[in-house]
Amino acid sequence: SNPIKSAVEKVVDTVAHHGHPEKAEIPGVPNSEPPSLEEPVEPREPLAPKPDQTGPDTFSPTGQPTGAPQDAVAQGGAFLTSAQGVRLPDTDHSLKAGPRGPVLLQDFHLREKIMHFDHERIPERVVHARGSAAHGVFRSYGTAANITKAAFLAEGVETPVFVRFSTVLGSRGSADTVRDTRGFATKFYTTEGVYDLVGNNIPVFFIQDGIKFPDVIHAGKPHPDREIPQAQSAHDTFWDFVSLHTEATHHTLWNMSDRGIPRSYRMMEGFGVHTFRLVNAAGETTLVKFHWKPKLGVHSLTWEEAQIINGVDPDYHRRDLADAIEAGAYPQWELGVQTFPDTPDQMFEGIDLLDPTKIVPEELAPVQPIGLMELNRNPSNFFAETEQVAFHAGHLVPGIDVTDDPLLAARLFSYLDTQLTRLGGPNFPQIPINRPHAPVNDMLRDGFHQDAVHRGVAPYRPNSLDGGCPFQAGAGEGGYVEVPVEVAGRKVREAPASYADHFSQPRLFWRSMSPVEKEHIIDAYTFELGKCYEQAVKERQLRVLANIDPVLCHEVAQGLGLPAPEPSEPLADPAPSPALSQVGREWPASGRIIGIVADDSCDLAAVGAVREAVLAAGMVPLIIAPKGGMLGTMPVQRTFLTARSVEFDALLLAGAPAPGKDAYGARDAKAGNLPPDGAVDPRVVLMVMEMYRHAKAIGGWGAAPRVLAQAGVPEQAPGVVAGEDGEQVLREVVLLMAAHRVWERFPAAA
Ligand code: HDE
Repeated sequence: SNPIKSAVEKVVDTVAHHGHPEKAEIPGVPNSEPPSLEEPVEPREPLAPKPDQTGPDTFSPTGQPTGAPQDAVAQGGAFLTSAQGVRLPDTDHSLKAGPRGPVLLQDFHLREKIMHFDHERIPERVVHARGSAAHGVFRSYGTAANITKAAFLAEGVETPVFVRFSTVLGSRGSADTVRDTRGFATKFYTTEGVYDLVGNNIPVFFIQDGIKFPDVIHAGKPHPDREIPQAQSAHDTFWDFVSLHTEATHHTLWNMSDRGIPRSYRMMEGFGVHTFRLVNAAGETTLVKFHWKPKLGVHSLTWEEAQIINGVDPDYHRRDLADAIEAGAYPQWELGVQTFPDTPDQMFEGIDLLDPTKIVPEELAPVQPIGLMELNRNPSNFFAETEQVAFHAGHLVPGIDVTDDPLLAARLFSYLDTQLTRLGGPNFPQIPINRPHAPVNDMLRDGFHQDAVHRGVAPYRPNSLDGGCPFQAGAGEGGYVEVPVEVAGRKVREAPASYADHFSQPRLFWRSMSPVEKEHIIDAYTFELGKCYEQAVKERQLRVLANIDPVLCHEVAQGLGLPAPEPSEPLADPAPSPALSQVGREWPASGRIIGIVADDSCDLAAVGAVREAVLAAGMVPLIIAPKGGMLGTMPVQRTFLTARSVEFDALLLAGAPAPGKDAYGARDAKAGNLPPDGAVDPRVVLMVMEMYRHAKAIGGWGAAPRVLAQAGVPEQAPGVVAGEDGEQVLREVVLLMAAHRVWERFPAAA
């Protein structure tokens, strides 16, 4: 059966009998009657379309009958066609007057092909341009059902989601592992319409009022004259701004901590940042802050790893997310809320809930889990889905309302506005990835890229010609009704007094860090300010650091070769929040990557057994060998040329070369660059040195001691396991990985 033919027959048939295909039924309402004199008081069907109004909506954008899975096979047909569906005989040669003659203007295929190509790019996002996304599902525990009437938060409800992770500053093609904040934006396709939770991996923001957003972004983006540096904050304009604008101190400190360089999107927390207002069926309200907690724990790269990765694999985070999902290692996050009474002053334990530069420590308000999200499907087309998805802080559903946080207010304007330029007009909600999974019955009409063929003649209210439809839904019919909060006040351009506290919470964060995390923060400030040219900028930022902590200020000043200033205000004495530290807990090692260095002089049966054991433990074994192809029966996934230490969470040095043989193919090194006798391939030596310096577990058997010695790694060092039995070595390495790193190897921890 020919689907196109039968679809056409269906249309002809429908039109002949009913006047219009797919006519919407409104249950319990009599079919159209002539319009009444009075405005209708209950919904009725619109007037039936005239027999000549059949509508063109029978075929999809790729020319398939609607309902066919056409978009999945946009290139599934046998023959090349033009955009108009005309079959084409040749797409390799322009139409010319003779083989050496001029190209003819009448070549409609050439013109269409080049015209479309010329317009393939759309503007990248003004911030968060670099991102990567996945589909998944959110399963609600129902534990929030007493504080919100949102249908998707009722017990057991499953809601499809699409999540986009991003960096903030870099362009679309920039590297993934830069020091930056990460976006964590979730679109819930709920039965009550789309809800977007557009968050970050850092719970505070640089500014307390959205009107400052262009300022902070202009300062962070590359310099306007030469457009450098790309995707980073280590430059004069950024530090110039944040050293003058001290409300940025808290967010900046998080950026300088390990949170600024996540190991993986799968290992980041997410935060809604603002305080939101939930409302239940009884109309009672609760203030909340949203948290996403990754099941794999919160882990970071070291700065040196991050920098090497930016060269070796700039798509590191993108690849990691897609690979994990493809392998079936679906990342999961628990959604949780901190809840606060909706008091008139909107303060909690002295913390202003409307100030987005403040957190509420989890020790004061525990995060209560309300559901689990799992990402289980990669997008099939990056542009159609990841690039065209449009999030909006104002995509809300009944049961979730906003507060008067002045940062949120600007966002409620910005996210709609920005899509007009980026997606070319006001109809972006009709792009497939943005379409709600709930019926849409708006009165918005026309505009660029209008995909819908709206029926009816009366997209206005009140009307009688379309039976009074659409009717307005009150709270009882699932309508979104704003919480009727009292508002009053003088018009002023001012901030509340509590917003003047810029240092107590940075100090809280600093005090909550372990020694090694503090050391990383000191290194990060020293690096970033060391990249600035203007002396005044460095000195001014040291004054800011003095108000966080004297040790931090002193250490950074030393690294810069500058005197450490005294604090300009009394230092607060906040209790540390242990929940903020990433060190000291254990996490599943599943999905982690273990490199296994081997060559054909190794006991390949033993290597194979270890490889199987890695797989059985839910981790990814990658065989690294001198050259590609097979090593015995095992495929070689990396060669000494293509591998770099930063890819691996742990390294195993396999095997025992036969006496008189060099370990790991040093004998294969190119003539003229031959290492001394008994040498280990220098690329393996570098790998081991880096694994050691980055505090990652190293295991080995057989020849391992010789390799370790050449890399200058003491066999007794923490996190180094040298034994005789590969599988036993692996077991010990996996235990080490549960802590993410061998923390005691960092100097600060000694
Ligand atoms: Fe955004 N932000 N933002 N932002 N934001 C955008 O919207 C904006 C803020 C966040 O993957 C833009 O569609 C203003 C806080 C994420 O598509 C734009 C202010 C938080 C993403 C915009 C903020 C975020 C964006 C650019 C200050 C964490 C990426 C493209 C008032 C809670 C979403 C776009 C994606 C993107 C404006 C502050 C998170 C221009 C004006 C705070 C995750 O509309």
